[in-house]
Amino acid sequence: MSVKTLAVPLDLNRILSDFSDDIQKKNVRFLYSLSLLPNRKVAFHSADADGIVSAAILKTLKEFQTAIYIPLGFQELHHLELAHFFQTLNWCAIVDLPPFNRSMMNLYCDHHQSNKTLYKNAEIVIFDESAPSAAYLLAKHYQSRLPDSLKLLADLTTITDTAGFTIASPENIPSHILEVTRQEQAWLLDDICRLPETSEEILTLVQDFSSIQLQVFENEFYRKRILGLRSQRKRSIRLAEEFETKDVVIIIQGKTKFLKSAVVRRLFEKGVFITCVLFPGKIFTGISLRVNPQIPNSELAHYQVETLAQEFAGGGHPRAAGGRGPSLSATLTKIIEWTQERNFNYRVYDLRKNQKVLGM
Ligand SMILES: [Mn+2]
Repeated sequence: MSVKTLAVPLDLNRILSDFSDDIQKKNVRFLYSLSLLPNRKVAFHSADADGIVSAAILKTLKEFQTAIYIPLGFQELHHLELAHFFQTLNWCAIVDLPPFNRSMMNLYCDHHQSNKTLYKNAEIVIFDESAPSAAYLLAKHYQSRLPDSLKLLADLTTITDTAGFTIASPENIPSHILEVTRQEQAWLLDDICRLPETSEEILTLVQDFSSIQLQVFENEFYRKRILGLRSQRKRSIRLAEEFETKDVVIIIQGKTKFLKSAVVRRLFEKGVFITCVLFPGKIFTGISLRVNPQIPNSELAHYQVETLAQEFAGGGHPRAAGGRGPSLSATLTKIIEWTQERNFNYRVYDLRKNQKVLGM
């Protein structure tokens, strides 16, 4: 069988060894198998509501209906060989991601400042770095061809993609999304887009949004999982409540999963400067670093977590960075050294040992 789209050969097994977590490995395998299909492809940002709604919008348009949709994120696009492989595929559209395609495609749509100066090789380029979301830009461009329900979802991404929540996460689910306020609707959208754990599940959600649109929120399968996520969020906030306020709080993940974003947000409210969440794996230790948004830019140099991430072959932004360390103990030693050099006090919470602190 000849595979026309495969321009660079890829040693998949060797690449898989770079991913420590089993779900990540499964995703890379799945994305690779999608890449081998002969149809043209649409790439979209896998990590949030904006990418997912953008993909659903394209899927309702006739010209993008038969494309193969490929959800991509930081993990895949920051892997050198994998990124190189993806560059050479036969793309017809890329949304909410950098314009990484080599050959000419039909559509590029994005709103990230960091992609502003990059060359965009597409017939239709919709780019506005001041736009709140990519889905917003797509809905505006294709407004006469989209159903109102998809326009509503696109409008909600202007809240989810800009941290524009003014209310806390609701605990219950309304029977119909149209019954509640725009803020509550945005939480529903944000939560449903956090449910998928695999690339396959992301594609199912894109398919559901484009075919049954708002009825997705009436579906029992999704409703149960949103409720589960909301109670997990509540437990995560309670967990953060039990942590002492130190300059740096280091959390080692155990078996019981918690919502990192909820724990981090609560710790910042309590006055923690830096959070560091460690994910111990068989070979590597995943590292996620965040700086309290209340620290002004003028003082940021002292807190810059990017410099710490760089010691672990990682990177990111001054306030949000990540990397991959060796063993847990070696990683932890290095992080504590960095903390002490800056005269921060710190506390390590090892959730592998103390599961009950989660209040489960
Ligand atoms: Mn976006």
